[in-house]
Amino acid sequence: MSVEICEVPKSRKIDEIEKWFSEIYNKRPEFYIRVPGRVNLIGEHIDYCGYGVCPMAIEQDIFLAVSPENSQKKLFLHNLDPKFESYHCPLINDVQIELSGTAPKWYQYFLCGVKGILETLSDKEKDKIRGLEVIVSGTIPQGAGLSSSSALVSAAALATAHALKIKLTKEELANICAASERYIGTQGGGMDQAIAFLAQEGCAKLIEFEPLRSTEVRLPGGAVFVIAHSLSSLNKAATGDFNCRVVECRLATQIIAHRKGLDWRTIRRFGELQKALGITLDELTALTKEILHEEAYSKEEVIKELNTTSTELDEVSLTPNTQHLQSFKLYQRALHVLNEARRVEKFHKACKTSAGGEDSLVTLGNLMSQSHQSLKDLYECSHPQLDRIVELARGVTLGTRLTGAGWGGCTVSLVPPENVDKFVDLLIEEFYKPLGIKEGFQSLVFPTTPMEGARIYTPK
Ligand code: NG1
Ligand code: MG
Repeated sequence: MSVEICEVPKSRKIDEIEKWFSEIYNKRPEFYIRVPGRVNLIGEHIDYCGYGVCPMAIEQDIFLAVSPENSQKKLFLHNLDPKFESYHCPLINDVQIELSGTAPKWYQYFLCGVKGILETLSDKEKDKIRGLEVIVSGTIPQGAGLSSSSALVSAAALATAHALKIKLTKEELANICAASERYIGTQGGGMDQAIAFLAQEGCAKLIEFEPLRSTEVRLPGGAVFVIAHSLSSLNKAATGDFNCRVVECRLATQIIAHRKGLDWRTIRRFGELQKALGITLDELTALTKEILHEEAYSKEEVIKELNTTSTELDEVSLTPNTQHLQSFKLYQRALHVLNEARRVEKFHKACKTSAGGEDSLVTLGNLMSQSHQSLKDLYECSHPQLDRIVELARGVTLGTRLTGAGWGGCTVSLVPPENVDKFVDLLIEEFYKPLGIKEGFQSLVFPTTPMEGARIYTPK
């Protein structure tokens, strides 16, 4: 199925964007693109290991106003947030994404999406390419684990595909965007781009990979998901932390594969290893505990285990920003991934079998709490401010965990409806005010419901 094309809804936000568009480009936009952010309910740091995850789209979004531009064959980008500089570049065969080694520029995420679509064109089709004039506006907090980056990449790809009249299904778009966001330097797994396109109003989704597919997850009634910002944020592309975890999972997988007589060079994810060995998740967990040791592995030891050289290891398994690492915690990372994959299965099952009963809500909450504990202790991607929210949430929520990549960003809590106000007030008084925040609490802690995925809006 391709992305739905709808009539432009009446809203003040759209009037405002249209006004800016006329002022800047001296014409009216030809179409609009909306791509939502997401909150991941459970299944953290396992998409890039090939395991299923359970996110839902949120109300906050990236919104584009777009018009094709034929005279200069250029891409013009203007962001309504004044802290983001305007940008333009030629749009001929390809676009260049030159990373400087520090945090990427905002428009480089846009370029990832454009590049992903241009790469689908054969040489013969390249003369289809036209320029684009774009206004970008966004309400997803950045670096907060709510997927502002993938919403921007996905919106850019959808705008480019629509302007160039390239027909793609939602799944194809999601796969293209997952691959092209890696041009920014992080080795993400594809959950964010998948939910951006495949989200459905009113339900979360079980997203599974290879092949990419999604299943509705109806959440039991009688519970509300509340997002809370920890006031710490991280640009994943600016540090090596995220890729370090991806690589630790890869090395753990490859060492087990090698010990089991498989070609480690061709196996990169736990999901692939499990398939190749033809065993269950529990059996793979037992095998992991048997083969890996708890002390961190030195690079030398990994090289020895795999019977390889430093050069080959760098090429096959590491990324440019992880080649300098000398120590890898393989046992802990692996156990998090395999246990978290089990928790996703249990979460999905509890949603399927629940008739809205309280028991299943307790189960879901417990799974979320366990997920946080594991991200904190085994995966070491939490942050003291995230842990503080989790601490405060105990007793008022059924379960609270960090959501998204971590190291800062947001938490998501499962809250009984009668406790929502109490929880919000508690965080305002005990968390935000002591940190010096005096206003704007509604954008820091808020309930959320599952929203629809990406849409194209065209005027009648
Ligand atoms: P966020 O939290 O949006 O940076 C990242 C990855 C996901 C997934 C989560 C952790 C990208 C684009 N996204 O998301 O694929 O691995 O971390 O579960 O890299
Ligand atoms: Mg992101």
